[in-house]
Amino acid sequence: MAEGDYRVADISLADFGRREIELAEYEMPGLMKTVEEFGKDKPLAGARIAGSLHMTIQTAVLIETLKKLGGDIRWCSCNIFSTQDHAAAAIARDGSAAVFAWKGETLEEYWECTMNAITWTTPDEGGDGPDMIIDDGGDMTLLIHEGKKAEDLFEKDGTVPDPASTDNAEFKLVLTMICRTLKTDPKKWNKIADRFIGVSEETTTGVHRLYQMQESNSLLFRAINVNDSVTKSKFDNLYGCKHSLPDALCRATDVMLAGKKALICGYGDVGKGCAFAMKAAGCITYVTEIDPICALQASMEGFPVVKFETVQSVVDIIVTTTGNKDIIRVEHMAAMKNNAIVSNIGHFDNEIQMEQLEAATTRFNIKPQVDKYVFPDGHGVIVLAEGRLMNLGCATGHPSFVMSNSFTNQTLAQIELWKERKTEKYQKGQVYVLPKVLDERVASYHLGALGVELTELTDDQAGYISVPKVGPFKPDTYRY
Ligand code: NAD
Ligand code: 3DD
Repeated sequence: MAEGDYRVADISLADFGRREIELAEYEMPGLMKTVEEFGKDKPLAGARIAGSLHMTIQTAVLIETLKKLGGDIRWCSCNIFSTQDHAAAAIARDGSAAVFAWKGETLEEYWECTMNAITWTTPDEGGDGPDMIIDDGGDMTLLIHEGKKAEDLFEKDGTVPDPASTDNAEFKLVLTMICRTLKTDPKKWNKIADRFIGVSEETTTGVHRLYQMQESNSLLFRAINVNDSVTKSKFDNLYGCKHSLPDALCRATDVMLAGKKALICGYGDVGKGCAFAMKAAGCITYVTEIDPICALQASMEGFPVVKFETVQSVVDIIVTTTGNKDIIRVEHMAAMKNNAIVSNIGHFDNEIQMEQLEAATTRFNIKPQVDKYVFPDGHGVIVLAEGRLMNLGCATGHPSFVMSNSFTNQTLAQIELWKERKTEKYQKGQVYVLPKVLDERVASYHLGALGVELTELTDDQAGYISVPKVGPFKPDTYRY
């Protein structure tokens, strides 16, 4: 393991990573145009930015975009299996960021990487923490909030967090780390909270956690919800998963898709992309849903909407996409066909009851991130990436072009937060979405690469539909 102000799997992979980063830049016009437009002004100069987001080749281009805009960057991944080691190696060797990430981290190593990414080695007048973070799922946001909570309680009555107070393996690790910082720097997290400008959150589940904190008045800082930029969730979540789901299924199992029965749990943005992909591959594709509107959408697209139990014994491939928990329970898996492929593409690993499955079966490893869990009766299910998001665990996630949309939104969000850090535009404790004019700008950055010819409104037409000739072209209530 290479050491230094970074920790990666194999620094000798840096040349390979650099070559793929150069290919990716060509496919990420939004980030390239953002550097063209803002690079000379260095709008992120002076900003310490920590990121907790899958350390892939595409994320490497995001990191180097933020650095070209003046940012001082530290990074970790937001998933133990999603790092592409050659991407991390290139970022580390070329000094683009202090990166702490490798594919196959243990949970303990994951949280240590997060701690390293959020802790500068050269404290300034504000301490050793970041000014802003880019989060994907909310783990870095959680760490700051739990750390400050523990410090305040310790100062109030000497209470120290008790890792034994939770059964959640990850939260035990978080509390254990905070117990350590209480000894080494009992004001670490308060200093971060004091200096902190805000977070830009990448994904649906992370945004859900932010709104929960906003509602309970416990959100310490400003937040921009990047996920609900139209050019993020209606592209990354939908078309990204449409591309990377079959990619991961094929890399992991090489199973013949055509003719098989697929079940997609959830028909939101991710579920839609997944269902479209399975249908396109020739699968008989079923959907489960709780929401009558999404269920109606699925039906109108020709997908039978069923209860899990109705098809559990006949489906060949199951994909959870709900952002919810306990979608596939151990009794479902016990009733499945032998060698049914069970997978999750949602952010966290609680969509499939992995602990219960492990307790009820014997695990046989097929290859990294592909395991067969065999029940006492001899039949078994093939689970991908130990129930973690399989498109990044078993493949390389979404391609560069669609991630360029997401990450251009991230870059614009970071610029906004830093530019407005001394104004009242964004209030602490509140979650915001970028304005439509920026959303439309992100889309426009990507049209040239696809040979799009955009029609221009005449003045008369603009007046007739009551929109500015140059946009925004839709009201905020418009659903794309
Ligand atoms: P979404 O809210 O648009 O869709 C989730 C859908 O699941 C909703 O329609 C909801 O009604 C449905 N649902 C909830 N509980 C259910 C249940 N018990 N049974 C059936 N359906 C249920 O969210 P999204 O944007 O599609 O994201 C889904 C998840 O995927 C989130 O965790 C998100 O963070 C993650 N995500 C992953 C990737 C990736 O590359 N792996 C990319 C984007 C988002
Ligand atoms: N995600 C999918 N593919 C990715 C890639 N190639 N690099 C980085 C992150 C990637 C996850 C995103 O879709 C994230 O925006 C999410 O989970 O919503």
